[in-house]
Parts: sequence; C-alpha cells; structure tokens
Amino acid sequence: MAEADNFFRDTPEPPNFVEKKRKIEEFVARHSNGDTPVVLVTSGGTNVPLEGNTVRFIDNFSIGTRGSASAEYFLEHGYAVIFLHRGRSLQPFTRHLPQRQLLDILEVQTGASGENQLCVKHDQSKTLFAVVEKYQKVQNEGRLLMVDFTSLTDYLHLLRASSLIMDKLGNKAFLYLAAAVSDFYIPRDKMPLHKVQSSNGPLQLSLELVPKMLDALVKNWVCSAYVVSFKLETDPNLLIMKAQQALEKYEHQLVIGNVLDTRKIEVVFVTNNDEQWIKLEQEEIDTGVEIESKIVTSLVERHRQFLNE
Ligand code: 9Z3
Repeated sequence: MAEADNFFRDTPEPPNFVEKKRKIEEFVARHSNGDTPVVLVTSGGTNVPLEGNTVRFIDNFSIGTRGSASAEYFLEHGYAVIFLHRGRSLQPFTRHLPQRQLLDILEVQTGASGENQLCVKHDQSKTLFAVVEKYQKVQNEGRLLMVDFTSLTDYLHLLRASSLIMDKLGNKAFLYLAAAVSDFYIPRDKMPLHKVQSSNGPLQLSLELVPKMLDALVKNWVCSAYVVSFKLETDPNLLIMKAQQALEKYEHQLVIGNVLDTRKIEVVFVTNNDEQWIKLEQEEIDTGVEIESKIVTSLVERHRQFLNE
C-alpha cells in the first residue's frame, strides 16, 4: 500500500482534477439517498508517456466497446453511471453514430415555406431516434457522468478519487473495471523532459512496474463495494489461471476473463466458487446481440444478491 501512496505522491494530478472531482462528488451525493445503485465503468486504454513534453507514448489496446456498451446496459437496468473513459475512445450513445461520416447522415431540406432546415436522412432516422430518446431520458434523470483521462497517471488519480468518493455509498457502489491499464510506466524522475533525439542512436527503454492499485482499492479506498475487474490475455491457456490469481490476490468479488481475439463472443466469470462462461450463440451474433448485454444482466443479478446478503 505504501507503494501506491508513493506513486500518487510522485505523479502529478491530471488536468482539471479539482473540477472533475467536484463533479463526481456532486453526482454521488445526488444518488446517495435513494435506491439508485451507482456504477463506475472504466473504459479505454491508458497511455504511458516516454518524454515529459510528450511526443511519444506507449498505449494499451482498447477501442472502448466493452465499457461504452456496458454503460448503456447498466443505465437500462436503472443504475447511475460514472463513465471514466479514455478521451476519444467509444462513448455510450454516440458510439452508434457513424464515427467518420457524420455529415453523411444529415441533409439540408427546403421546407414548405421555403426555409432551409437540417434533417437526419430518412434511412438513418429510425436508429438515431431510439438512441437519442434513450440518451435524453438518462440526461433528464441525471444518471450519466462522463469523466475522461489520457495517461496512466491521470487514470489512476481519477480511479482513486472516484473510489474514495463512492465509499460513502456502501454496498450500493459497483466498480466495473474494463479499462486496459498499463502494468509498466516511466517515473517522472527517470523520464527525459524533451523529445528523445534519434541522432543519439537506438532507444533503450526501461519501464518500471506500476504498483498493484486493485489491492489498495479493495482494502482501503472503497471497502464495501461490489468490484469486478477484467483480465485480458492473448493466450487462452493462461486465462482462467490468471483470473483466479487476481481474485486470490485482491479478494474482490469477480474477475471477468477475456481473450483479445474472442472478447466479443465469449468471456468467463471467475469467482471463489465457480467459473461461468458467457457466450453468444450464432443466432445472437447474426441478430446483433452484444455480449455486454448478457454480461451486465448477469452482473446486475449478482449485485442484487450481494446487496441482500
Ligand atoms: C478488458 O479486458 C476489456 O474487456 C478489453 C475490451 C480492453 C479487452 P474493447 O475496449 O476491449 O472493447 O476494445 N479490460 C481489462 C484489461 C486490463 O488491463 N486488465 C488488467 C490485466 O489483464 C487488469 S486491470 O492484467
């Protein structure tokens, strides 16, 4: 735990940290009295700068589908959602908009009295209508807070702040840690300030291990919460073992294991008692069912049981 404290002491707070913390505090305070459970969904990959004035960095892979889709399903189940995400990765609701050809779904039409107006093309309007309707409902109910990060240190400062704030929610708090978080970083005092020059020859990198924050999170920051972490592997043979090791080490509620190539069609829930695979059937794949809908439905039931215990 001392390692975690040293890490926070030695790394700068992210831009707009005070403002972001204030918004999280307000959001949690607003939902602390009623029955609405609050979930922190982390999403997207962290980056690790190689230079103080950063030109180059190492990135963790994540598009943000898992987090953004899951956030929507938690909202459908009545949760309030703090969406802690990598800036410019996928976000709930806007992920349904065409990312590159946004202008292609719009058109200028001339109305009956001759005035021009901006409209959504007819073939797109059905999909958009449903998305906008859901988004507006959630906004009106104040159930979605967006908080962005870029670097590993931004992410960890915001994760700690959110967890400490959510501690007051007791077991109504749910942490769903789907962000792809680097295990390695370069401490500030070992990082060059200016751009590394290629004229100095090949670059030798030495990265240090990031302290295991899940330990501090479960035991010190947000002690009564329901905590779910993700374990990502590329070798399927390691998956269950690594997920079990994480569970034993951090003593939280559940690890969801996934393999990079198959993450959209199958995941495994690993708890102290059992392993449960969640898979999409071919028919579900063909009809556009997202695995996150099944993951979240199952988790909401597990969280309900946890609240009743
Ligand atoms: C995951 O395993 C997520 O499911 C994915 C989602 C990043 C694979 P996409 O955003 O992908 O839908 O493209 N997240 C956790 C990854 C991670 O860094 N886990 C650490 C580990 O495996 C533990 S915290 O050691």
